[in-house]
Formats: sequence, structure tokens, C-alpha cells
Amino acid sequence: MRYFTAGNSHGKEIVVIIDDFPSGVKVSLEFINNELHRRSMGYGRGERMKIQKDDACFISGIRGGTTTGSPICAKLKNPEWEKWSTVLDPFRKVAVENVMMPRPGHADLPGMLKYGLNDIRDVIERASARETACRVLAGALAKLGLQELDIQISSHVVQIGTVSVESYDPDSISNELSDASPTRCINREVTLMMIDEIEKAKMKGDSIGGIFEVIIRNVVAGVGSYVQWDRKIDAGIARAIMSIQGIKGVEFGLGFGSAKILGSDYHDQIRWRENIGYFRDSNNAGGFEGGMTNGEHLVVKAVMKPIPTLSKPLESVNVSTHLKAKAHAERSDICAVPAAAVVAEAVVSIEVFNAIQEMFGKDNFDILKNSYACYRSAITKK
Ligand code: EPS
Repeated sequence: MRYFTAGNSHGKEIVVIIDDFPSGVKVSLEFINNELHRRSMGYGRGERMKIQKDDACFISGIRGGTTTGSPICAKLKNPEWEKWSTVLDPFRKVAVENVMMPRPGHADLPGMLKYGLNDIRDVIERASARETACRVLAGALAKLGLQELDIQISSHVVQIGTVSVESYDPDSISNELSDASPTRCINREVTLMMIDEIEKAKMKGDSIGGIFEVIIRNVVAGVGSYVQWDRKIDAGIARAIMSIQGIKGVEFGLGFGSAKILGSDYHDQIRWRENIGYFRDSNNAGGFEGGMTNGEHLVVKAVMKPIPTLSKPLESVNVSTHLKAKAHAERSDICAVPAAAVVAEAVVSIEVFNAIQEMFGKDNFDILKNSYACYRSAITKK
């Protein structure tokens, strides 16, 4: 599957087109809308999320609750469009005050230079993380396919600012547990400390980042490939996560911690048991070996930087006068790490589903499902 998104943060609607999605996947609108609502939550989001209710409107590609194999097109409305309809009118030129002070850390400055824009508003509108709602919509479809293959996806927040969860059992992580916390952290006490951390940043007119983890369970070994660089599934996942607004680093399994231990402690020793096949006692590799899944849980962590829009703005330069000025400030989130974890679930699901389609068939989900089951049974006996 592949997808494109279009639309402005404050535009009338945002749109996603999903292509190469197989026929025969049962689609629950309730599930998709629930995924969209999960993304809107999380402690530290701004006023926008109190009014923004994302309910998907499908235009094509689904009939009677099942995908047809044709491109799927869907859109999401902006309830505040009226407020912006004059400023963002596609044809009518209206006199508005241009945004002139780029925010350090935002796409503002390189964006306006690259596209030769006079108003930073044009960068803000498209660089905005509003677009990630479209990705969650596309990811929800991938998740529905993965669910039919008995593959489960979950995420949780492990750090906000300096507050982190010290230890946890990866097998205990579920969305049921993390969604119940306002910061999507599975530990109640740490959740309260995270909330405090976000509040402290807010009081200072500041923003705050953090780290989240995505876990995908029950993917067969061998998805992805070692034979060509662009078929390596961990590389695709890293790229997809890095494309989420604000992400500054990705790691798999033990990740950067791998530098500290010797090979004999790092590598996950191989075992075999009747009816189960190959498995490992540890998962330092995070479920990836040689650009392929190895049958263990896929464990992906990522760090999100603090949001660049600050109510107590940093120094910048007025792009019209080149004089020193305070950076542009407008309504924004203080912390969007819990939401970013939900977006990451979506983009990882898309990468995994895409690699499974490549291996087992792109067009017809019944055929894909049968081939997947045959392969799974074959490798269990090998
Ligand atoms: C965003 C700024 C805020 C966020 C927005 C991303 O929006 P606004 O400027 O309307 O207050 O709430 O995120 C979303 C709208 C969303 O759906 O996630 C930004 O500048 O990136």
C-alpha cells in the first residue's frame, strides 16, 4: 500500500488517498474513527483538540464495508474552517498580515526559502502535524489487515522531559493500558509525574518532548529482505517514523544501548521447539535481523523534540527587515508525545502491511491471507 495526503492545517478539509490496498479487507468505520480519536488525546495538547473531532468521510475504495481494490479516498473536516476561509481562500487575494518571524526548530525558515514564499503561513499550514490525522486513517486500514493476520500493535510513552518509566515487561504493554493514562504511560505514578512535567513547561511558556515505544507482536520471520537496501523493513520503518513531525531519533530493541555490551551478550541466541519452530530467549535486536523480521516482537522507540511553537518565543529575525525579532507565536500544543505514539503505530503498521503485501500478494486479501498462513506453517516445520 502507499498513500498521499493533501490539505492545510486550517483548511476546509484534509484528504488521504491510499493506493495498492487489497480487495476483501473488512472495514469498520467505528474502528477507524476510534483510532482518529486516540490521536487527538493526550495531556499537553492545545485548545484545538477540544473542538477538533475527526470522523472519517470515505469517498471511494470501500463498498458495503469491504475494500474493493480501487484507490481509497477519505477526508477529515476542520470545524474552524469558517474562521480561516478568507485568509486561506484559494483564489481571492485578501490583505492579511504576513507571518514574518520564523520559529527556531520549525519548517518555517527553510520552507519559505525553498519555495520562495513571502508569508510563512504557507509553510505553517502544510508542515503542521494536523496532517498526521490522515496517516492514522491510512494506518487504521493497515491495522485492520494486520488484525486479520493476528498481528497486534500497541504503543506507550516511556519518557516526558526528565521523567521516565524505569522498567517494564514488554509483554504487559497494551493499548488498553496506555490509552487509560492521559500521557499514555502504563505506570500510574509516572503518569502523574509526567503531567507535572508538562504543567511546569506550560507555566514557563515552554514546550516539552519525550520518548515512546511501539510494539508489534506476532509477525512471521522473513518479512522484508536482506537482498536490496530498499527492501530492508527496519530501514522503511525508521524512515516512516522519522517522517513524523518532531521526531529526532529512532532505535530498535536495545538500540543505542547496544554500544555498551559485547556481542556475546547482545545477540539473541537461537532455540527451536516442536510445533513452535525457532525462537529466542532475549530480543535485543528488537525483532529485526538483516533487514528482515526474525519472528520476535518488533520493538521500535523514538524521541520527539519539544514543539517549536512557544508562547514565550525565542529570538528570530524578521524576514522582511532582517531585524532581530521574537519568533512567531500562535495557539499550539505543549506536548504531543502521546499523540505521536499513536501516529507511529499507524506508520509502522503501514510499513509492515506493505512488506507483507510485497511478500504474499498485493491485490486480493484472501490470497494474501492463505499464502501467509501456508508460509507460517511451513517455517514452523523447517
Ligand atoms: C499544530 C498546531 C496546533 C495543533 C496541530 C498541530 O493546531 P492549531 O494551530 O490549530 O492550534 O493542535 O495539531 C492538529 C491540528 C492535529 O490535528 O493534530 C502545528 O503547528 O503543527
